[in-house]
Amino acid sequence: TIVIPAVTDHVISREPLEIFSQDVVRGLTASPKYLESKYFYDATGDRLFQQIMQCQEYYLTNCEMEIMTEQAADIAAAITSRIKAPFDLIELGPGDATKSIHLLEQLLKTGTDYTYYPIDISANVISSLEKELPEKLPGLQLHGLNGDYFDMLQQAAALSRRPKALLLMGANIGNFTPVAARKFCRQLRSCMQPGDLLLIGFDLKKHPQIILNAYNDAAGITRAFNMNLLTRINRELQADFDLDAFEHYPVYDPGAGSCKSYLVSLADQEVHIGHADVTIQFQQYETLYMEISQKYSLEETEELALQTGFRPDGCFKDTKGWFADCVWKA
Ligand code: AVJ
Repeated sequence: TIVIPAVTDHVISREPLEIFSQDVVRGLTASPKYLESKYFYDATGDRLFQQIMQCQEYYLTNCEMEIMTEQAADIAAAITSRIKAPFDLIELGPGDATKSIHLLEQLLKTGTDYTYYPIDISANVISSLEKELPEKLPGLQLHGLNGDYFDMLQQAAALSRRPKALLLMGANIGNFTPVAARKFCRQLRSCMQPGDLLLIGFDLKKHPQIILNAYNDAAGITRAFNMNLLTRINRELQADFDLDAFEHYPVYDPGAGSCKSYLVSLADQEVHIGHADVTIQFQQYETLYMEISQKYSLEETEELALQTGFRPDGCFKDTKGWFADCVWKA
């Protein structure tokens, strides 16, 4: 791994607890109250998200896995026909790379000269990939980058002047509101050269009940995933959230395409955050907004591309038509 200190490193990595505390207090003192879903992913949150991906109701993972296994050759060809090897394949938030590995393998099989740069904020993710991927894919050229997406994209640009294909899979773009997604895509575009590619995953609009069920599984895993952030705040910030006094309440607005998860306070109550020495009042039925998972139509994905400086250039869908990995050209 090359660990390059980011410009903001002295803020982000010296006192991550302070940043967490400030973000939590900012959200809980806002009106309406909110927490940032990026904080779901502590060790327990990572494990719960793995379990969500196994849930029968959570169709997203299976759909995208089908795309990556069944259409790996077409996706590889889409890349190699649009950019010239040798190139850099940069994945933002690779997880365990179980989906992208099919593309990596296909590119190796066809003798394509490329270097794989997984970028993740979690040092754990990067070190596991560096350990496991070369065993699974002999001959893979791999360069892990541990840090913020945009800081690491700058580093990747500094390391090589090769053309780039970026991967943003797993519908991670869904955790942005449409406005924030535009800002994020413009920022991505500013890190790319004309002709570079982005392969970006979107969860598509479908029957509203199917979407709602994916965020309200019968086994209660998604409920536990949301509640775990309160547990994390209790533990790391010495707070006293009473989990039984909150109810997990996801809603899906089929007009807006937004699935939002709330925790609803079941009583008038106070929560003390020891670390910040702040007391938060909740009224009965007051909402705490936890997460957005935005759904798109294919037309909306194309609009997003055009609004942010990309040219939409084809899509790979699963057989149900529930998920799309789209090719955008910078
Ligand atoms: C990781 C953002 C794709 O929004 O579907 C799953 C996270 N939250 N269940 C999503 C999540 C609740 C997931 N993404």
